[in-house]
Amino acid sequence: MRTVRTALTAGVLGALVAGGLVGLSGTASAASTLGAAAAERGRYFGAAVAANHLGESDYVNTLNTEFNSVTPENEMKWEAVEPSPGSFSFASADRITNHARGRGMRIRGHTLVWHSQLPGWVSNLTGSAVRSAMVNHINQVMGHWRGQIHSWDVVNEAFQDGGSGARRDSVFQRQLGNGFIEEAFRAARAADPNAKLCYNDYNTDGVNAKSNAVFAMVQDFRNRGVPIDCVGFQSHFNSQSPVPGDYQQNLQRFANLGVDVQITELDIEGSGTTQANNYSRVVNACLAVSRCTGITVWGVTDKYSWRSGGTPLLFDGNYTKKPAYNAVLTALGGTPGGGGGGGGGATCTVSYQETQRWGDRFNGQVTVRAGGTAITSWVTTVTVRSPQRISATWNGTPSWDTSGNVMTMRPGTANLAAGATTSFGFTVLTNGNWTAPTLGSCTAA
Ligand code: G2I
Repeated sequence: MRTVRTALTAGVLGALVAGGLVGLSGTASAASTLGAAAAERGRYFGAAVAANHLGESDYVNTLNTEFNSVTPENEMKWEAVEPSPGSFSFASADRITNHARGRGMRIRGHTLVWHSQLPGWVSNLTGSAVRSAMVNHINQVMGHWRGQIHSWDVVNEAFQDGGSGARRDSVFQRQLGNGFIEEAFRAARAADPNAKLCYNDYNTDGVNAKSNAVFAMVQDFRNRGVPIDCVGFQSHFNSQSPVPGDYQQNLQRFANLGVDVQITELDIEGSGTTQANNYSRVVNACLAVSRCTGITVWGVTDKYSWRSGGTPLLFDGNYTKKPAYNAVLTALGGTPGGGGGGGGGATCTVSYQETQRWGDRFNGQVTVRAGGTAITSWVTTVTVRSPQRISATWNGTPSWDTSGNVMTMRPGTANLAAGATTSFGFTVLTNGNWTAPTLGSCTAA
């Protein structure tokens, strides 16, 4: 078992924590969450999130504790954000992006141009009206979240299944021809120059006719300077569609074209050791490819999975960690059990929630959770953005840095059993800035 990380790793970790990227336990031992362990390997670990579950505390706690990237599962799709021409509704996706930003989580955008979950009005367009609608959609949707999305699935599932490697039929393909993908990527680059632009598909995870066709397209885009930065491999696996033997090799050949690769919708049906071993293979393949920048699982808990009958995720319906969870964490170099690597040291994690809002202020609540062993004290920080000011606190003893922006919070008394939680609260006077506070790491004794 690993005990103490190298100074370099500790430095990188410190920078990530200071930047609010990851919520970590406060010891110098091996990471005990998926996000923290992935961050130590220079990668993100995300989950698909549905806005309508954000009121469920176990869902939110699992999300906040374990993941450092989110993908809205349905909320950014065309039918959700532009149900009628030129009329955009971002509220439900915003619930997810605001949650993520408040926690320093990264956000994947899914998806701009797709034949499915496409409103009827788009399917009925003809000729250049399809182009106008597509470009306007890309501009408006990417513009709404400009600067906030690390990677966008610009085009999703544009190739047919089966042996032909042909394009899939869609209104875009029929009306605009093969060039529609290139047009979408060019529009996307202009709409948010900082986002990585991905092509995303399924059954392209191994070397086969479909992935060969995508490979040829990406190679052609790279040769001609069409903007593309990444390829997403959905990675929905089950007994009919197992993890391919050449998974890593396939990721690597795309990476060799000069694009990042990402595992974007991972789920693997099954249970127990078999499922765990399959998850390990996927994580190890990503870690072996330096341009594999992150992994997203397609949901937090089995009970809300699109394939819930196949129990394909890392947490069961009660949010209990499955063997697959331990396999993923171990493959990432973390230590299952939450106890750290140094002989069961005390650890804690923190999560943030806004609890109330008025015209000029909001209340925030931080939940402190003990790790795998009982703790007798903890300390964490809350940073607000000037000109915000914290005007009141409760259930803790605060102290302040000289800027007044960083509040260090300690408990009056703290005896928390392993896994138990407590919380403290505070009021933020916004002075016009509604940015959510950033949490530092939690250190326990
Ligand atoms: O099908 C799995 C995924 C394949 N790759 C693209 C992903 O976008 C896709 O996600 C799934 C969602 O996980 C499902 O939640 O996409 C499905 C639709 O193509 C989503 O299912 C739909 C249901 O079919 C609708 O009845 C429902 O109204 O979810 C909708 C929103 O809950």
